[in-house]
Amino acid sequence: MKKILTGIILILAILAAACASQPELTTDKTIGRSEDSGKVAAVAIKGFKFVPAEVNIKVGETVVWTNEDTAPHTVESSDGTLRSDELAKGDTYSYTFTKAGKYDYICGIHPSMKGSVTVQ
Ligand SMILES: [Cu+2]
Repeated sequence: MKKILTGIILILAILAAACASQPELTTDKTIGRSEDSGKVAAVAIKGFKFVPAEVNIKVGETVVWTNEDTAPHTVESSDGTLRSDELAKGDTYSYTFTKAGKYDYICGIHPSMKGSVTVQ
């Protein structure tokens, strides 16, 4: 009889410990939250290329170009929408597109460098 009682107490103790140590459910809803406004697309300028050369974004989104070359580069579209200063290594140029369309651009220093941003 004493063994049974000891067994019951032991089981109760284990259950109590299990309840106490049960981790709180963490519902972190801030992770993975995506809002459409303010999105940023990154374009690297490296090896005398725009990477990626073609970018597809939505109206209101921003493209940030970062020059990773030691050579200077610019970002210039023929319609004048994009017109960066000369970007030294590590410099960035960003533009927020407010109108839909396709924006072809080049590097003004190396016109064979070409890229485009399509805004929907
Ligand atoms: Cu260039």
